[in-house]
Amino acid sequence: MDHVRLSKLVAYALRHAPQEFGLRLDEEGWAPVSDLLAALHRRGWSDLDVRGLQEMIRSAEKKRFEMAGGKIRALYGHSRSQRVVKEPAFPPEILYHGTARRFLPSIKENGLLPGRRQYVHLSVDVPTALEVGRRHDSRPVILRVWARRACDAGVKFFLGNDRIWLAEAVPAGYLEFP
Ligand code: HQG
Repeated sequence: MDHVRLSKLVAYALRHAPQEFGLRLDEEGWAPVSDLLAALHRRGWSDLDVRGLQEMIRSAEKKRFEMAGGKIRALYGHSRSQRVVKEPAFPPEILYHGTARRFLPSIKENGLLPGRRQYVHLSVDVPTALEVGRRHDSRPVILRVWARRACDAGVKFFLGNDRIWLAEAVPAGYLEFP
């Protein structure tokens, strides 16, 4: 089974276009596994079952999805339109954000903005931030984010997975540029 291809399709369904897959996400982003499987069967994944989905989630290098009680959801990455409600959490003092050199002037001026996603994505360490940043630039820039201070000032933070935090827009005053 091509786990990467399946993961991309499931991410697309659960983060960006549930309606295209006949899915209704609840307010925390959960969809019934049976509905997702039915949609995937219609798209050519006819042999896929719950175990196959579990295997795809488990074998991935990043923890993108979780399954519980017959439901599945994406942990982060959602587009703006399908707002998912998350429980605010208390972040560590410092988080990191890997980005492209070309975005720096705008980030310096406007801070970190969610763009087409619902939240800004922050990393717990530099290696993770580098990996995220390399998706945009071969020589990414790592920003230090004074997360605890921003949180104290009212910016809301949320848990993504073990390496990724989510946040509302982070003003430039809480960012440290190299
Ligand atoms: C940048 C992947 C200009 C921001 C990753 C980033 C992550 C600004 C880009 C997850 C800006 C958005 C998310 C501003 C922010 N002006 N540019 N004011 N504020 N930006 O892909 O954080 O593999 O939407 O720096 O690993 O790169 O899909 O977000 O470069 O965890 O599971 O706008 O997606 O995970 O890019 O990545 P993205 P991201 P998956």
